[in-house]
Amino acid sequence: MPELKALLFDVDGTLADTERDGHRVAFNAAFRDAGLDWEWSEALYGELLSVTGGKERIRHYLDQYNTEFERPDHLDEFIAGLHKAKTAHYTRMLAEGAIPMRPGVKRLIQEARESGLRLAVATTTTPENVTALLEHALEAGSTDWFEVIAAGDIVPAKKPAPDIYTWAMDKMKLSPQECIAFEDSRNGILSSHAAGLKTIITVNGYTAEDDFSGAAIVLDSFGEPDAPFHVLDGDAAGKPCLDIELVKALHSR
Ligand code: XBP
Ligand code: MG
Repeated sequence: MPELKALLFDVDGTLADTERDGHRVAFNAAFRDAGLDWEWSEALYGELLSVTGGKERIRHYLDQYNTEFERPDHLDEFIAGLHKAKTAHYTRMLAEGAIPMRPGVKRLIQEARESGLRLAVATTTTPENVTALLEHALEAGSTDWFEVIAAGDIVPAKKPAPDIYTWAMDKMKLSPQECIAFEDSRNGILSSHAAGLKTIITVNGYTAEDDFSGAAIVLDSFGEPDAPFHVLDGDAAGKPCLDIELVKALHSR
């Protein structure tokens, strides 16, 4: 196995718990603004997460859960308008500090930078959302720590397709064997595995029951030295939390 050169991070659910109290709330606010009586509950949103991408998720909702809705003539534009309003709500919420990074994320990213590892993001969410999260929840200016931010509509086929990871590695001129991915969901690991990447999983409330077959390890969080992670599947070599030494060990196994 070649030496590990780069860490490729998913965003939603992996870096921060954004879905239930972030994206979902922003979708509902955009629906209200548009005079729609749609309300995505926590439970319904868990089902809607089977489809990645906000615009794709709204369409899926209309196709499967709200077939009675009288669709406007220009449905694509209508959905794009709702989604734009949703992004404005979501980025404002992040600027207000509504969503912190998950435990251990800042520590691991700092350690990766100190070890000279290259960093990138591979996500289906909108690019503005990534910047807003990094700048407000990681550190002002931290967007520049990431060599590539592969996000949103940059590739037409979103996760579970491998395209977003492949796009990021092409930009970095790296092979999958030189990288490792961090994911939180079934669609995420399907995407990273299809791109040929070893993958470390941290689950969250919506994804704890997902099938993570083939993951390098499945954790409940990256953990901190004084607040250890729980290992759900795999071997953490006795470590209390995910550090670069463990990431490198998992990569070389
Ligand atoms: C993230 C998503 C995104 C967000 C919403 O999945 O599915 O759709 O929920 O983002 P992953 P947008 O973590 O696997 O990348 O509304 O900006 O699309
Ligand atoms: Mg995710």
